[in-house]
Amino acid sequence: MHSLYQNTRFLTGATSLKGMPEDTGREVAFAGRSNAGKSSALNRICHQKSLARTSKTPGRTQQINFFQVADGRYLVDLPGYGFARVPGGLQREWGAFIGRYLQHRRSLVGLIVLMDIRRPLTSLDEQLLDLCAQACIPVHILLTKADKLSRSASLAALRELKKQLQARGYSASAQCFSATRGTGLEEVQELLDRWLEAESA
Ligand SMILES: Nc1nc2c(ncn2[C@@H]2O[C@H](COP(=O)(O)OP(=O)(O)OP(=O)(O)O)[C@@H](O)[C@H]2O)c(=O)[nH]1
Ligand SMILES: [Mg+2]
Repeated sequence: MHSLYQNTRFLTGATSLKGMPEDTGREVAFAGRSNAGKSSALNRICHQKSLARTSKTPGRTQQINFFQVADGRYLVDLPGYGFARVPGGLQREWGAFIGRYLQHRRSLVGLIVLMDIRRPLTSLDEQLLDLCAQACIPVHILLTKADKLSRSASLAALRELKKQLQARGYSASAQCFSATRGTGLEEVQELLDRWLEAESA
């Protein structure tokens, strides 16, 4: 049993860089399109039902929520992108904010980017990957809601994503994930252990 994340607790919510907790320790942030399953993934990883609020209404997570895994170890739930009416480009504010966060947050050791397995690597996702590359932040992609596809279709989607990442010069790693079934849970937890330099209990 991988219990390191079980005691994770909500620390604070911020709406700006200034409102964030002190920039010390190590943190991993979860980003992705609105409704991609960021909050659900966090809850599953932490073995808690309602640590992060999930919703059928896109755009539920409006603030940057910090969760403390252990002393100086944090997981961060970022607001989703792609639900506002603003056409083209990352919504300007979100893009400007995330750009600053990626560039300046010293505690940030890696980004988990979530994409619905049925609709991966949209142009907004690519803009996020570009920002991460510019800021030299490592990226791991979760193809979420893998329970919506058969196992073979999921693996085919993962292969196709990896091919596209390589063709476009992105160095991100990727895996399938399902918050409902727990598919891929250990794989992402092991990666988080490494990024956070945390010891599993
Ligand atoms: N079938 C299935 N549904 C999922 C999974 N993960 C999330 N969902 C559903 O997808 C919807 C959105 O999930 P959230 O976790 O709230 O998504 P989010 O990315 O945090 O959304 P925002 O906070 O609005 O950006 C909810 O209805 C979830 O129940 C999954 O692994 N499988
Ligand atoms: Mg959310």
